[in-house]
Amino acid sequence: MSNKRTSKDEQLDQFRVDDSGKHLTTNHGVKVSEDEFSLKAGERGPTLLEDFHFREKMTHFDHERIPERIVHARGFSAHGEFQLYESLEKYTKADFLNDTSKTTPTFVRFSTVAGSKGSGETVRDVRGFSTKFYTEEGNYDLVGNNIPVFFIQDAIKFPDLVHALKPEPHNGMPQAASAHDTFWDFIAQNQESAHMAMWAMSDRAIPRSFRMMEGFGVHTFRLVNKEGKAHFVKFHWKPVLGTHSLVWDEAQKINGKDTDFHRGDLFSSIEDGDYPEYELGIQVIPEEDEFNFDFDVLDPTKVWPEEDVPVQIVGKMTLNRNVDNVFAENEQVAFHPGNVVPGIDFTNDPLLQGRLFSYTDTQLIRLGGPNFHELPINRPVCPFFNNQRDGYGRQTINRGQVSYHKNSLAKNTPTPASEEEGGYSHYQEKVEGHKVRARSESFKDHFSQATLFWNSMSDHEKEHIIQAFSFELGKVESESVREDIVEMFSNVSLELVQGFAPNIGVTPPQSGGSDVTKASPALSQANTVHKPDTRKVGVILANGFNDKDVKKTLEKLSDEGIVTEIISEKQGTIKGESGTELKVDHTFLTIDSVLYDALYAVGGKEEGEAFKKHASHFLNEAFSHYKPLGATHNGIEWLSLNKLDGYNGVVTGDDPSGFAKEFTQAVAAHRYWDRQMV
Ligand code: HDE
Repeated sequence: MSNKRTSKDEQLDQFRVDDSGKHLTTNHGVKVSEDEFSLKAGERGPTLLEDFHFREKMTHFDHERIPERIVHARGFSAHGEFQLYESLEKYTKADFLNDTSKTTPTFVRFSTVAGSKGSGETVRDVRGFSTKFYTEEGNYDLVGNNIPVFFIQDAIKFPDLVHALKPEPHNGMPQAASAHDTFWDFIAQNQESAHMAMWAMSDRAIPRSFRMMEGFGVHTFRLVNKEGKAHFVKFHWKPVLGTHSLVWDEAQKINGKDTDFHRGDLFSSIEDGDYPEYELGIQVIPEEDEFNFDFDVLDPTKVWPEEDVPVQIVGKMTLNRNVDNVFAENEQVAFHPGNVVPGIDFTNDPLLQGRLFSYTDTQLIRLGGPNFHELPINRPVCPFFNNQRDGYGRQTINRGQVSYHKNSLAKNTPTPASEEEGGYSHYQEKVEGHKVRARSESFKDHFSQATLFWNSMSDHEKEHIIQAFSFELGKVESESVREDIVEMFSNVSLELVQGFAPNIGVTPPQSGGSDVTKASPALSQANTVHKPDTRKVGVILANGFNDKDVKKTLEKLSDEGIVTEIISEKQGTIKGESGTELKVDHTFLTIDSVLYDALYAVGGKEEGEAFKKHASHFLNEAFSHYKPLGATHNGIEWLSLNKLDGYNGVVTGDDPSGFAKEFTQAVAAHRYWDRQMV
């Protein structure tokens, strides 16, 4: 990974300001002599209107907020770079997908969908995964999600979906949750959502980290090469660390213990140099094969099973710099699936078509006018010239007399570019038809792929889906909505509805179900990559710990890429039996087992009863979330006291090297789902 500065970095430098060590001034540059007392008529008198410093400071403060995004309000961003592995010339003429010698600066924003800007981050929800590629031919935005399908097939239904999902209007509840009547009423009344609802009830909706989730462009796009030949394409991001999830009980607790869990994880990984990496994959279908599948390639509620249409890995994105200012970058960034470059084009997916309208429209209200493309984070790295002028907040000073086309006074410039000169030309798809408000028959199979998803899950993933339906529908008050959902999902799988219906007081059907038997192993997270790298382990130590062994173990774990933090009773340092001092990162009060991937329990000679109680609570909770546990020295005793020994993923040992090796393997495994049955 190169640390060279990208063209976007250099551009942003012009806007970066460091105030430290400077005199305080007004926005007009006048030095301010006093910033604590407003100008008054007498020490105990009224404030004077002429106090320009007070007026400016207060007015600016009063106007500091902009509307939050109607969806995806809660998000966090980072800068990165994209490196192409091999030229995609045969599919597309997009320069950044042709030239492997180029590094393209990127900016990524991850988000939840339903919650407000300050809501918890580990809620059950879809995650947004938006990438802006600052290419030399203009900005290309891949505005995707971590789930490859969507709830609806036509954009006109989006306001209805979001109204049903958001807090109910009569009481403003619940925040950032789909577990309520209106959402499930919408699902039951809009059966095209069956497939996506399965994903939303699966572990995909509670990712462990933004660094450990996939990204999908969802829609079918087109790649167009120099010869004008087009291929249908779906875009994928594959996290190098694998795709991993939390468990539901843990996710809910994290929301209370650390509302910023996901952004904190992303931020500190980048600060620590553990740069998140995602490989870009494409699935390609030649235009002539458009009708050779048992689904419509334009239907956004369908995946292209990876076993049928393999994902070709074509490049890698590395996120290597945190934002300098969350408002200026994360809040002001404006994504738009319509931001494409020559060689990438749209299809007639009716969901995509509607998005092409919505994103500019929403920025106009959110960012206050048509000049949001001039905000530093949104500017392309290539120059831009046209006859658009004026509007709120205009920054460009366009010189000259002429701002219209065609003209003779400026020799008809700026001039449209021909295709050879890099001008964008739309793919000349032949289209004909009657003007109708209708949906194609080929979009009407709503259940086969929902069943495909169910069939592809491992046993523990199926159990999680049953529990998720039980939880969500358990929060639904309307009996008829619960019954409708059971009826709807009996089209997906009898095993599924028979699993959750009794938990929500509905009698499940005994017959019916689906006859789809196909599975797609790529859909199961059981088949993902497992690595110890960047996993966070809490190390429970007390004064008088065996420092020789612990030091060796911690070194070995660090060599494997594991991040350790010391947990004890009090802040400050703790001393080992041979005098080594270690800094305490957290106390039992300031941290919680749910914030770690695994725990390593050691203890020490000076541990008291309270210490043992806290340590036991941590271990029991981590165990109940199926996490790996390691124990040496006194820690071994705590395991047996709590009857936690002897299970898979519970590692003990006397020899630091042997223990570290075995514990690393356990940490890499992520969770021990066989405990689910205990
Ligand atoms: Fe969005 N979506 N969306 N969406 N979407 C927005 O644009 C919309 C859809 C996605 O981090 C909004 O700037 C419509 C699918 C992400 O800033 C808005 C429809 C996918 C983000 C909007 C969809 C997405 C948004 C709100 C149905 C996955 C966050 C704020 C046709 C492929 C971008 C904004 C960021 C944001 C409209 C469906 C992804 C209102 C009308 C499908 C990741 O314009």
